[in-house]
Amino acid sequence: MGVLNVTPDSFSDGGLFLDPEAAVARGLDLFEAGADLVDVGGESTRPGAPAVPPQEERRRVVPVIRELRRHGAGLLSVDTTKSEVARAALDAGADLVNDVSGFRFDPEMAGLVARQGVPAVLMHLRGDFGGMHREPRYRDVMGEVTAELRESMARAERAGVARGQLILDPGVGFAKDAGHSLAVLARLPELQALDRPVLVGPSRKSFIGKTLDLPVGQRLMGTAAAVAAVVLGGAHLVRVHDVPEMVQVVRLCDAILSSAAAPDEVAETAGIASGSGGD
Ligand code: PMM
Repeated sequence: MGVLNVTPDSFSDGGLFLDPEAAVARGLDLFEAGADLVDVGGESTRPGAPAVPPQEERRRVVPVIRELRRHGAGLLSVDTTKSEVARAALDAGADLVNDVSGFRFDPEMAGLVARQGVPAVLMHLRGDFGGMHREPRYRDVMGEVTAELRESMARAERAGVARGQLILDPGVGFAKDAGHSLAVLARLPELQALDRPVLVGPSRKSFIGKTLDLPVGQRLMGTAAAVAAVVLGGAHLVRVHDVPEMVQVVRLCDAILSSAAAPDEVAETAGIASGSGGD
């Protein structure tokens, strides 16, 4: 999943794609580089970002989604917590909804997803955008994330969403400090207990910066390590800014995972010559 933030203030790419033409060109580039889907967002979730009214968020994302759809782009998701924005994005051609609040912020969101029958990402987040970065506390971070995602799934199902529509995301960096985010990555396989596809979004985030002491522009290798860890830990989707590089990471991890099941077959399909020259 490639990230396309149509915002002035996202933490790593804010302002780069606020112009609709630049955003559409970026979206097409992400597909060209190997993204299977592109996530279009119009509101930054970074600490201290101002709330964006729904009409402004719609104004940012809808023309970009419509235009990408007109160009025959691949799957498009809309990154929003507001049902009004999600509805307009789906009307404009989006295929799925990515709600970082796990259907908690807008009581209409679950019903909309149920009626439209589209897939939806439920992400784990505690509190609201304003408060979530203040001293998050957990006794057992992965146990609590798993339990709270289970509650989000139950909320969705009560509103008529089929379990098969849901994709789960532990919410790296959302109401989690660096230690919590690292623990979530380490214990990702535990999410398989919920029996749904898993999405993880570690790209360029501050847990990488804190661990490696690097600014946001120098987190490519840290992102690659995190992407490798989560794919090997069972993630089905990764949400990333650096698509060409991460496609390589994901393909290699997939080859490693498949080789455990059928080593010779994988080598053949990947065109890997038999014998080892040690290179
Ligand atoms: N992270 C951000 C925004 N949306 N959605 C999901 N499902 N998972 C994430 O981890 C996630 C998200 C924040 O990153 P950005 O500001 O670079 O888009």
